[in-house]
Amino acid sequence: MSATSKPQAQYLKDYQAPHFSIQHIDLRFELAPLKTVVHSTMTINRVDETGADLVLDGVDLTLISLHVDEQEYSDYTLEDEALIIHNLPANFILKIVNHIDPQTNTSLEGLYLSGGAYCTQCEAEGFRKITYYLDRPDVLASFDVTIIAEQKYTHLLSNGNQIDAGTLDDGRHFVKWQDPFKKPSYLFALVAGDFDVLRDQYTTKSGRNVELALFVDKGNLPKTPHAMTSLKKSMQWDEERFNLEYDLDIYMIVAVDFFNMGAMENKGLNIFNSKCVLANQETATDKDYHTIESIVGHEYFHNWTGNRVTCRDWFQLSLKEGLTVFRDQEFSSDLGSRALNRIDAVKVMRTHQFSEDAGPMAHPIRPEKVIEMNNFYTVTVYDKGAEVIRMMHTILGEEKFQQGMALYFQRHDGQAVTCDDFVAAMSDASEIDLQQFKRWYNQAGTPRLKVDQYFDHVNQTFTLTIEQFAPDNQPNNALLHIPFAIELLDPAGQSVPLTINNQMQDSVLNITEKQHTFVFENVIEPPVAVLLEDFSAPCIVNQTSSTADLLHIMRFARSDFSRWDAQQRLFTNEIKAAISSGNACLSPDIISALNVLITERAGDLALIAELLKLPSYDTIAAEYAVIPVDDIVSVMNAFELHIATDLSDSLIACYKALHDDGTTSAEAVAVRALKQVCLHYLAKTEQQDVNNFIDEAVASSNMTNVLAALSAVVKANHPRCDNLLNEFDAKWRHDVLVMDKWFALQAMKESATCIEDIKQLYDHPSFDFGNPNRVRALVGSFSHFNTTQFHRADGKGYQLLGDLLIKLNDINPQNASRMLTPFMAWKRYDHDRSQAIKAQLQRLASLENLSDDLFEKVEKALVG
Ligand code: B3K
Ligand code: ZN
Repeated sequence: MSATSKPQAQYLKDYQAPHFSIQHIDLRFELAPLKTVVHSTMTINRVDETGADLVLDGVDLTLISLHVDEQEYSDYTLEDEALIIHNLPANFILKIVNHIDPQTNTSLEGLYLSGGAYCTQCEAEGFRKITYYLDRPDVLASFDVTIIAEQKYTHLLSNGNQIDAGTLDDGRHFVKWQDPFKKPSYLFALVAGDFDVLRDQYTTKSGRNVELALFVDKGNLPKTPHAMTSLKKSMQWDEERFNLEYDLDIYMIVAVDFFNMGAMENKGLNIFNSKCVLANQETATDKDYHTIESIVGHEYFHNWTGNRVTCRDWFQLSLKEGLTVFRDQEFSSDLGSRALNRIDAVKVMRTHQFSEDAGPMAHPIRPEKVIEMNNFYTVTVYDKGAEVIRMMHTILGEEKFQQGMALYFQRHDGQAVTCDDFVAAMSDASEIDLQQFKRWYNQAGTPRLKVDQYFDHVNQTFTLTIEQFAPDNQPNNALLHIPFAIELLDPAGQSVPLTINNQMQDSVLNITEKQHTFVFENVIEPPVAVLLEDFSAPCIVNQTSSTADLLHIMRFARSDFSRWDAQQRLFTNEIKAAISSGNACLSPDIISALNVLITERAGDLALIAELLKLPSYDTIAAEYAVIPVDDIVSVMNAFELHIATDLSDSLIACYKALHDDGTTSAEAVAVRALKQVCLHYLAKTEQQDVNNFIDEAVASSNMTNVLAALSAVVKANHPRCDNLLNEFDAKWRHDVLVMDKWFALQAMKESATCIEDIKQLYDHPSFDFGNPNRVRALVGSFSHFNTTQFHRADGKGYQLLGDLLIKLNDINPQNASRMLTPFMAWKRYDHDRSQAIKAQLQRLASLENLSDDLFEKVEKALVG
């Protein structure tokens, strides 16, 4: 923001259809680092009778010439971020030539240089940094793109199919691309570089051959097979589960090192952050493998949910993101463990989304007011958005949900639509009324549910009373339609059939009123109720379950997710009790339940690994209005030590009994996950065997094992920590993605010198403030996971982040804004800490050149 102008907000209620449509755009790029010439020729029509000026978006562009119907045209006004052209006819050809400067573009938005390669990022509003355009998602045009560059850029890529290529007289070469599908500007992409290529092909179920190509930096081919396999699995899964086929002759993925997020679904030419593509067993963990598969799937699934049917305006972002996250979650669950994927998704909701929804950035999944759109690619729009789709899936069932999807595509293929259009298709196809359900789209905050239970011995009935409450920060929210799934367990752990008025009931109860009472019949003995089974709605359930009930659920619930959920509740209750009593002692019943898990190892080992983990700091913090930082940390440390000490023999026996065959099979991944948890605890003990385990793990050629050992020694503050980290640095300095793991480990050291160490690491040859991966690995890990050092009483942790944000404000405002998030909850800390964070926010607020990205969040944090 400039000192004089306050950034302007946009409101959903002010949406107006564009006055012009752009039928076609022909783009010609002459690439050069400091001065790229962009020639744009657009076929434009008026679509109303208002006689309005044509207002094109443009940011950081140098206008060279403007022609209307081949005539030089001067009836325009050039503003800071707009080109306003007056007195235009009904139909015309507009030719614009402008210059841009990719080399100094460090925002990683528009056209920029990543390493030696040119690449683009246009979503949400980056196309306006390339040329003057109606840069909004409801303007759909066909694109022809010619790229001219020096020969050293061996690959010149854009959307669609290649239709021409050749060499110019001056020695440069060119390639021309044509995208047969009309698209909004945010899906435009261009890449030029010298890459290695992994090529493959896929035959769709209707027999079309699709060429697949994965472009990576030279030398990285050995790290590409997993992403390619993931792509083919995604294509097949979308055909089988959603009946959706790919529609172009070629699908390209390019991996680049400098990228603000995970990846981007540009039509036919996805651009990926290299960390979401490159993997082999030596350099990537099992978790990295899973993330890559899910992001490759996510971007592929956007081809239908996002590209073929896109958003009318950016307020509708969840139309494509919530739906596509739901689809990628289902993909991962169909291919892998449904329970583990559900656990991962719910962790994101409870740790990040609930806190966003309770804080100053709270917004509905369809926001109503936005200053900087990039600030709304949030866990709310994405993950709560996916939960909203999941609830519709729960209410409709798979068959009707798929009928709704089919109707949605039948009605809207090739259009830019709203979330209402999506819900209408679901409702019309299923004949289920979703009017009340739609409130999930415009109400922020996490609803609370109060559940009362009563068992009547005489009548053998069990009564559940469920009452819904608006979130504390959104007291005026209207009643929601909440699908509330339950299971009743008898004392032997068997599921009790649900009967009301002699009718068998579905396990999903529809809560639509303020309060509902359900009387279940033929319940012979007092049951234990599993509430909100599988997290059937993004709500907080207030319940006072006894330790015995939770242990019962943990043993017997049919849903593995709910077993884990009960275990988390058990730990949370114990931690809270220890904080209030000052006596950090875990109940013997829990210790023995953990012991049974470790010694019996019944069922999925990866699930057992999850059951053994304490909840995250954020999960516990969410339980408090004012977060008792020091107490949480000290009780959690004490509990971990207690588990490690009491169960060390079992942990050692378990570790020794587990055999890792070194493959990527689900079984091997599960073995490594369980070994990792064992080692995490054992590193806190003085057991003799631990050194051998560490030696064995760090010598492994499997990064999951290596990192398991390193993270265990870092978190245990083990005497071997520094030596092991130094050896790792020496071994991996040539590989920036592996070094990110090392930066993250450095940032998580609880040592008092951590902050000074981080400042020194800014000078490490692998570190680069301009690369979001590096910044997040080092400072993001510090602010999110190093609770004791980030929240130091002397405020130095906050100062470190504040200094970084000031620097990033100039380099990359989008990344700065993302990194700011830990400051948003400042009011939830004790007086000294909250004042210290506030002071950092005020420092930012006083910056003369504060970006819109930071302005929006800082203002919300400070002013509300
Ligand atoms: N649609 C992109 C995200 C764009 C973010 C812009 N700041 C990736 C995705 O969600 O698939
Ligand atoms: Zn997406």
